[in-house]
Amino acid sequence: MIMKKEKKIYVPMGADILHSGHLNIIKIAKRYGKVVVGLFTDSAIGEYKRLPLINYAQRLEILKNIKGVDQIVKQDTWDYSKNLRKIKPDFLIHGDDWKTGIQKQTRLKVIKLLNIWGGKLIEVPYTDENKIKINKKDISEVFFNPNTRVSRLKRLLDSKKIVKFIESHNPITGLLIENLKIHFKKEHREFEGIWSSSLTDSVSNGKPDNQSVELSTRINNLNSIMEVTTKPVLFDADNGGRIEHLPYTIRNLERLGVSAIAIEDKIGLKSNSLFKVQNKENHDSVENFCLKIKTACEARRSEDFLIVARIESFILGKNLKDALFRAESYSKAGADLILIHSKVDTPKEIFAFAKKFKKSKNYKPLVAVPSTYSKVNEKQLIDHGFKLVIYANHLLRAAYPAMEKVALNILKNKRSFESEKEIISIKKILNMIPSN
Ligand code: SPV
Ligand code: MG
Repeated sequence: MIMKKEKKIYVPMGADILHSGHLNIIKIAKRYGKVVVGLFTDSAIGEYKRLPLINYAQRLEILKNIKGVDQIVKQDTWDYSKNLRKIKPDFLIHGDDWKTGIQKQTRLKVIKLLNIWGGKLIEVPYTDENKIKINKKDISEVFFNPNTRVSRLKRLLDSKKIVKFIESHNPITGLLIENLKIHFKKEHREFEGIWSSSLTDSVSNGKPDNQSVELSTRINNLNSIMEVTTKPVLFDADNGGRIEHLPYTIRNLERLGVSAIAIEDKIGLKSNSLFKVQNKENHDSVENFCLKIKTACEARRSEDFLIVARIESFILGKNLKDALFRAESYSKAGADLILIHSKVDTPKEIFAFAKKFKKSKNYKPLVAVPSTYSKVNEKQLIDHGFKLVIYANHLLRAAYPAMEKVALNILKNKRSFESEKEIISIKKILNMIPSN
C-alpha cells in the first residue's frame, strides 16, 4: 500500500502579540496538513520594523503551546527562500496585506519559488489589529517597564548589524527620536536609541561641558526624557565620578530603565574631548579605571545593563599601543563595549585600532562617535567591527541655527509673518504631545 504523504504548509510569523488573527491563520493552515511555522527572529523583524516586544525565545515558547502548530523553524531573514528550498512546502499561507508595499517583492519571489515544486500560495484577509481592538500602545506600556527597557540595548546589539543612537537633551527631542522613522531604499530606518550627552545637557543649560551641571541634576532631567520615550538610553557619565559614588549612580540609572552607562578614562577637571588642547596628565591610570569598571559591574542588578568603557588615548595625544593596552585591560575588567574616541577628521585612528582589536581574544563590540570624522558611513563602521554609532550632538546643533534664523528675521521684519514658513504650526507642535 502506498502511504499518502502528508502535505506541509509553511506559515511565516512574528507572533509578538498573539491575537485571533494569528490563531485563525493557524486554524486555516491546519486544514491543509502539517503546520510548519517560520518564526521570525528578532534580527529579521528588526530589518523592517521595531524589535518585537518579547524576544525570540519567549515567542518560541508561547508558540510551541499553540494548538495546531506542528513544527517551528527559525526564519532569520525576510527572505523565505532558504527555508522554502529546504522544506519544500506544498503551501505557504500569508495575510493578503503584502500585495503592495515593502513586501511586494518578497511575495513575487515566494510565488516563483513555490512554482518549482508545484507549491501554492494561500492568501487570507489580513487582520487589522485596530479592528480586533488591539492597541499596541497600551500593550507596549505593559511591556515597557524599566526592567524590560534596560535589556533593549542588549537585544538590539544581538540582532542588528549596527545600532544607531542620537543625542537627546530634553523630552521633546526624545519624542522626536521616539517617533521618527523612514522607509528609504527599501529599508526601514530609525534611531534605535538615545544618547544622553554631557555636552548637549550642559550646553542646553547654558553651561560648559565640565561637570558644572552635576550628575544628579542630569539624571533628574533624564527622568523627564525617560517618561515620554520607550527606546533604550545610553547615559554619558563623563568619568563616572568618584568610585565610592558610582554604585549609586548605576542603580539609579538602572531603576529609571537606562540600558547602559559610558564612563571615560579621564580624571581632573573635565573638558570636552573635542577641544583641541588637552592635558595628557588627565589620563586615568589603567589600574584605577579597571577598578571603576569592576565596581560598575558589581553594582548593576542585571547583566543586561551594559558598561561602556570609553578610551581617550587618541584624544589626549597618546598612541595606538596605549589605546590597545587599555582596551585589553578594560575588556578583562568586565566592560561590555569599548568606545574608542577620536577628534581627527578621518576615521583613520579608530579604524587602525579596530583592525588590531578585532583579533584580540578579549574583543568586545566597538562604539564610534563620529562627530569630527562625519564622512564615515555606517557600512564602513560595520566592516570594522563597530556595533554602535552615536550621533552625539546633532539635534542641539540643528536647533540652535534654526532658532537664531527665526529670531533674526523677526528683528529684521518687525513681525513674525515672514518666519511662518520656517516654523512648525502651533497645531502641529501641540499635536506632537500624545494626549491621554
Ligand atoms: C558628549 O556628547 O558629551 C560626549 C561626546 O561625551 S564628545 O562631545 O565627543 O566628548
Ligand atoms: Mg560627554
